[in-house]
Amino acid sequence: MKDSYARILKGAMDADNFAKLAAIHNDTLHAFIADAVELCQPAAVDVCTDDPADIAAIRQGAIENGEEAPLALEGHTVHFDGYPGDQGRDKEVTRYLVPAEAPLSKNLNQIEREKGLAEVRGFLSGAMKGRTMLVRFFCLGPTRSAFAIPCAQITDSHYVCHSEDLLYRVGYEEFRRMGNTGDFFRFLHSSGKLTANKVSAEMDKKRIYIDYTQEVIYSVNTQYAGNTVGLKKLALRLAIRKADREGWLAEHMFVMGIHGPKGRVTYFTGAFPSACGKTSTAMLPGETIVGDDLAYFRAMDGVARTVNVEVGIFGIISDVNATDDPLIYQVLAVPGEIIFTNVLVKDGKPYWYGMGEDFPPDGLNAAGQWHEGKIDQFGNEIPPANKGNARYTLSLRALANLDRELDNPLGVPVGGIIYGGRDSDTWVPVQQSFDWAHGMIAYGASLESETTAATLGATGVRSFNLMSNLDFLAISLAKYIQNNLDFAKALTRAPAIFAVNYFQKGPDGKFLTDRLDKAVWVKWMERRVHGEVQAIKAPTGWIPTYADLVPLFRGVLKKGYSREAYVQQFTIRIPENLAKLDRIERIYRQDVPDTPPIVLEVLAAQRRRLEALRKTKGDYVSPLEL
Ligand code: SPV
Ligand code: MN
Repeated sequence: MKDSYARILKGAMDADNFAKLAAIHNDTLHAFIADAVELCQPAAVDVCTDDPADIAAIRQGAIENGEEAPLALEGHTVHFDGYPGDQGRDKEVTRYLVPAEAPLSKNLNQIEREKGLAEVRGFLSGAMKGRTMLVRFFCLGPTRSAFAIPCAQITDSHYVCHSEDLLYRVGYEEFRRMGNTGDFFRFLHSSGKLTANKVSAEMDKKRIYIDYTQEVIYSVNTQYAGNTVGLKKLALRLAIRKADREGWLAEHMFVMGIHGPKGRVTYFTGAFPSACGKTSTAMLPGETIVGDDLAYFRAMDGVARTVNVEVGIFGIISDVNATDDPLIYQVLAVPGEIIFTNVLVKDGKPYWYGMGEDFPPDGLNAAGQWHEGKIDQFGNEIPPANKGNARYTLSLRALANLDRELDNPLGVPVGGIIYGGRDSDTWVPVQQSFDWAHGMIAYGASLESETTAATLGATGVRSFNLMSNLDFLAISLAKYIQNNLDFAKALTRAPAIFAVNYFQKGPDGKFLTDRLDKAVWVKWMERRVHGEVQAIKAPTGWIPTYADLVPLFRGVLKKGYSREAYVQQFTIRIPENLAKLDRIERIYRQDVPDTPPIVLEVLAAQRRRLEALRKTKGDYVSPLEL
């Protein structure tokens, strides 16, 4: 270790902790920690290795310092984030630090680097006085793999670390192997001043600033995991830039094994904006989960291969119940290491919306002691739990349906890619694109969803979210789309691309499909990849035949499937599809400089197909008439 760093680090921690840092031979790492120590001025520094004893101490620390409280079931804890100001990802104060001479594309939230650094470092200055600084090492993707990205996290939050222990692979040994070479990501977080309830107090000073020139991210005055757990959505932004430089893809996608006939497993990835059924799909009974949130893709010997960046789930708990999400519910109902966040707690039991039980009349929640009708400081009634963004954090290793390829350093081959939105009136429940470019553009780059509570701001508004990755783009939209289009060039056989929509409604406003019907759609997609089911050519893509769906409904869900249901669900709604094209084309024409011309061409071709069909068959065309 260089003398200048050794002097600072030795002075800030005991000999044991110093030895753990000295055993990693990396100047950039030492410089990062020394700088953080000088800036944040912690009372002590704890360096954690991959040793289970170090990890257990973190778990214990979160309870001792009050960031988590034990619940009745063994291993369960609850954590609260500040109410109402810290209940979701905060896009407003998440900014890229850009060098004055090289601004980013104008739709990215950015601030001049020197100015932003001064601001966020100002808030971090002395932020850990009287507290322990935790230094952690993790790895994005499997260790000893071409996909792997080592990460160093510094934080004063045991909750953040505990979450990371559940969500990521340990990385201390990876750092030791790496030595002084190689790229890695760095995250510096402080919860800032805390209230008596141990939640961040100074919401006006919340900042999440991304210094991509150094691959360092600063986060302060927040605890919500989407803003603080460096390896999750903060790292995704750096990964998108790294993937852009190196020719791979960093996606906001689940990875799952869909089980076909005769023991065949076909791997699928899926991009769904928050609260659109992503985790529910990855956790479907009968299938196996590799991951539910983040995937890296690489072309290897002509094959698209993918890994789960994570090893845990930070999932939305609302509407998780024994009927709709049996596998998740089962795990949540038994002892095991789980952090519940922003639920209501009464007598050591967590309650959430849509769990299938009534809320008790009082209890503890993110706003403190709660009772029915309680009003917050702004005069608004406080809900018992966060409606759309109360969550659970657990390790995938606790799941019986975990896929055995989770840690394969080569990842899994991708058979299909699914794009799913929350759309009441436009898309059919499942369809397959005509080819890679059509799927990437008419499905992925046209993805829309009604907004939900996973981000702060209004809910229920239809918003554009290409590949469900819009919030994390750290390069221009045009470049990102081009990278997705180009990815297939290195493949001998590109994965099939599908679109799903679980939220289609009929004229009476009721959902047209049941929550578990997705179990059938995935089986259909798996068979399509292998050419084992037919499809009908609609203007928007290939749709299933009635004859193929009937046995799938019977086999998978043990239920009948009427011709009327099929016709209702798979009727092509031409006016709504055209209106969607209007919205999407407007975005690409007006808001995206340098849109690749093929984007508008593919959308125009889809419009022509829809209009041609309308001329002969009218506005709403039954699949039986195609
Ligand atoms: C999402 O909102 O997409 C999540 C949760 O996966 S967060 O950590 O907030 O990003
Ligand atoms: Mn996500």
